[in-house]
Amino acid sequence: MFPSAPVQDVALTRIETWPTAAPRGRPIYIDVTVENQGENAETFDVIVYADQFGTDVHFDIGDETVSLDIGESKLLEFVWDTTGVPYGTYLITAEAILPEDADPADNIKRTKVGGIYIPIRQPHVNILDLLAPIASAILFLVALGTAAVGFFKILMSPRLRRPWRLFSLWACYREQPPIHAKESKPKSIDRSKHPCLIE
Ligand SMILES: [Ca+2]
Repeated sequence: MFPSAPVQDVALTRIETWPTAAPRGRPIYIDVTVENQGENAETFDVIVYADQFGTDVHFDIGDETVSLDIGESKLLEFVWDTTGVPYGTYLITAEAILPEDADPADNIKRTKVGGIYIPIRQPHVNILDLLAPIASAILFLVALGTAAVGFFKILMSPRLRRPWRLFSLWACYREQPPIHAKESKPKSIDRSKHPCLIE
């Protein structure tokens, strides 16, 4: 009876990306753990690639040849440079290439990268650049307030002619009681002191 050949079986036991979503141009780090679960020391390739969901956009991220003794495991580190990568969600796949593998189902492991999105750049704000618009806004508000107070004073002035005089009379009643010409001697009335005089 011939002795049976040793079982060949390698496996990917873990795949993890960091970050799980990134602005385009930022590298995405991919950790893959491989393990030799067979009865033979193995040397094989591990490849990692990315596929965009819903399209045929494909990127080869990297490949590495790894040698493992029986029962040995190893952490492999890959980096995906996302410069120029189209925006979208991607599926990251790691695959151990061992055609003789007795259990090929565990030779592939996948994870989703939530998205490659438009980088958000923090606006560069120079406080000195803000001083001029802030000063202009303050001056504008002061001028507007001064004009409003002046206009209000004009409307409240008892010396206004018709038709605005009604407004001024209202102001006069608040300040002093009106003097009627019939109640006083016309010549004795100083109109400059009694602008609210009703004829
Ligand atoms: Ca396997």
